[in-house]
Amino acid sequence: MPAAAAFRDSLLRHLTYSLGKAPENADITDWRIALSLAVRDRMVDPWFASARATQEGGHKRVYYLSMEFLIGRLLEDAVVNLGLLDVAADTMHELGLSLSDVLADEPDAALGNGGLGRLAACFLESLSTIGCPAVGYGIRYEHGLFKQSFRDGRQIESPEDWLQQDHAWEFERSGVSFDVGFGGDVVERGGHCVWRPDETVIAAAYDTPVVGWRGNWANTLRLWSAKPTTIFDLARFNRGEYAAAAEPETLARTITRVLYPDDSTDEGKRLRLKQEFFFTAASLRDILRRFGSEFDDLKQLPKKAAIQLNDTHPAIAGPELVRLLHDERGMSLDCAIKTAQATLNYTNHTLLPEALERWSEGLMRELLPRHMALIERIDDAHHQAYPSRTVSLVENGDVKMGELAFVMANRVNGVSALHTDLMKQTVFKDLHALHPERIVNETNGVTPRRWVLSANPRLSTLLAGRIGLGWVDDLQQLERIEPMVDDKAFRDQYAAAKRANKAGLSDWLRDTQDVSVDPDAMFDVQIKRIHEYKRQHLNILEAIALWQAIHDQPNADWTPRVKIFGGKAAPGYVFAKEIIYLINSVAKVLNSDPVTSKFLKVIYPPNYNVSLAEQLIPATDLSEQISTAGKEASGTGNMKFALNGALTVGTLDGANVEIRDLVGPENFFLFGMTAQEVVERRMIEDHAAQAIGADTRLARALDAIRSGAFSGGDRDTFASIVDNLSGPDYFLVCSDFTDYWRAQRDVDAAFRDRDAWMRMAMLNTARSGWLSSDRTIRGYMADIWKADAVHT
Ligand code: GPU
Repeated sequence: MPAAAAFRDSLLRHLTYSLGKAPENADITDWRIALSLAVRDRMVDPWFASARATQEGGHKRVYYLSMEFLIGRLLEDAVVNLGLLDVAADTMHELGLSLSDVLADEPDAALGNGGLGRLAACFLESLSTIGCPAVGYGIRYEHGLFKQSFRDGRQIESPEDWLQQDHAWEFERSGVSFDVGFGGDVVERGGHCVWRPDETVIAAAYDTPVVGWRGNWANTLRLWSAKPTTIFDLARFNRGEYAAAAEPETLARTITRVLYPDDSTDEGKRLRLKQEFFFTAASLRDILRRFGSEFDDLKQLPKKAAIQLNDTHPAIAGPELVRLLHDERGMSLDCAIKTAQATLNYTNHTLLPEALERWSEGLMRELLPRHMALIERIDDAHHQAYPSRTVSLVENGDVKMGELAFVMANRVNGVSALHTDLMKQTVFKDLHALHPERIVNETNGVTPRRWVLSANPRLSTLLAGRIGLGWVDDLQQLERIEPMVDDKAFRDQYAAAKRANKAGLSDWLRDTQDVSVDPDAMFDVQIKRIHEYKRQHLNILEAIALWQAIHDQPNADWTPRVKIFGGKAAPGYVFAKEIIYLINSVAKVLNSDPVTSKFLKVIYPPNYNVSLAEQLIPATDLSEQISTAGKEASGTGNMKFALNGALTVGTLDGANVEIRDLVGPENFFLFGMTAQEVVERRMIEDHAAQAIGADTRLARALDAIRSGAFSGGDRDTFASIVDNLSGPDYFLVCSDFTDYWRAQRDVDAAFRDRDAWMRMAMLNTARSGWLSSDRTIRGYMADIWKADAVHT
């Protein structure tokens, strides 16, 4: 049978025999699931082959432990990597459906908040593309990140329900489960400690294969779901106490019920600690089981397993691995600590103090009594080996998880050059002095398969015509288009691809957001979680000042701009929610202003997620990366934009620094204070007042907000924002405003020379190949994991 016919046959079989649907009764979701199953079938052989090659060769495996995997939709990734795009499109067409409609029917799996979770997803795909044996371990949240809507401009949250429809990608592994305990006490038996938990839940495994480019290799994403050890209380049920009878089940399942919606803030919630221990403990048991099935001597664990802790969320892995090795397998405490240290590594993703996890000793002792005792032993051992007055794992009654992760790690890494330097100078200064070899840098990256090839088919086709497809897994090859930037025909084609992406976005905005925008206007985009340090309020202040300037000179030759915002605020983050309300309120006034709206519009589509990012980024001219210097650990959206030919207006923060070095300072709009200047500026007590006094545009923009221009005349509505900005202004919005305005006017001027702009955009694409997550993963493999790619 020809390949296309075989694929169609497989799809129809799945529709009929897996879903039990007749073609005439199938809706788009049925077709989508049948297609996913047919595609999934093609992943299984490479998946098995990868597992066999790893086992037979006795190769080292990488274990990536992460509370979040922001995977988004999976069907297109799988289709593209397996080389099935044309076959799938033709098949769907023959069946009277469009592949793009079917792809769009897939729920966007949001098992993560933002950059940290998306990074984990890009890493899994790169690990498979490279052929590095790996397992991603996380939580199978029943509900991912909440859905965002706006009511009268304010954020409303509602539960997300990605599992409502069948999740076609996973295999439930009923044979793989572990008991995970909480609470109870510790007793001594025969000279060693035994933890006797008083609560136990079952961690049940669900596997999703993750296939790499060209389908040569597939790794596993193993997510744990919590199940009760007893289904229900029959005695109570028989007494008619139905709700009470179901209680054990409800309590157990609560652990994996929902993703905590806080990005870069530590809420210190008891259930969160249970989630962290739950998935970490199950993963470690699974890792030791797999090791034990292949090798005998546990001291060899570091040779065969490298465990990466994605931030401190799984940092309890330190004491838990020591407990498993020492208490349960009889290794000496000293050896257990050393073995764990040689196996574990820790990635830090933020220096923000409010995000550094601390758990109270009381809570730890209650939920994890043996671990608390082991943390004290680890602390003592560290003190013995490295006498220091300043380093301690417990402080003011809290266990500091960053310090614990550091002490238990072989390598500790930051996620951009600047961030890694700041780690050494600030949060981990003392530990760095004791362990000067431990901290390394691994600048983040993004997968080009999703973020260029799939998200931007027009650009990809253009690149393929000129340099083939080698860039897809060797992104440095984008350099080969650099000599073509002065080729007029190529530049026009590049410009046409961008224009078509913008036209597509304009249509979508018209259809879904009820606004009309000119595709020739500059598309200026800021998409990320809403946070004061990311400074969406700096962006909206500039919009207000621009609106006022246009009013002053309505006949001047303004460069038309569409400012697009996207992002969610943590439900408990009141100030971030005020910023959302301000943006929406400003949008309402500006978009209906007959004088200015042809030059300036503000649009904020709700419920920003991975799929919306895939749509917005290829249609962007200007990427807003405007965090207060020193606060954004890396950023990864910034990389996606640069690759897709958006120019950046940005500060010297996180990976912006490296992006600017790569693309060249003349192709990047820099503004603002450096991290060092930020620290100095904060020492000036009235820095905000000084900045406002020195810039009438800034003063006028703040006055407009204060006087009620965006709140129907009410002066109180946005008082919290104005008071903050004119008072403490910790994130230095006012102090950076003047230079931001200057940079934005430079952007305006540059955009008017379309040819020169496109040249700069093309240079951004040509020079951004280093930003591939394949490069990042190769760095981890060489510097941290000492793991090799395996070829099947
Ligand atoms: N980040 Br901590 C998150 O997305 N969530 C978190 O809880 C923490 C960090 C981000 C950083 O803010 C961002 O700068 C970085 O690019 C990303 O992690 C991946 O390293």
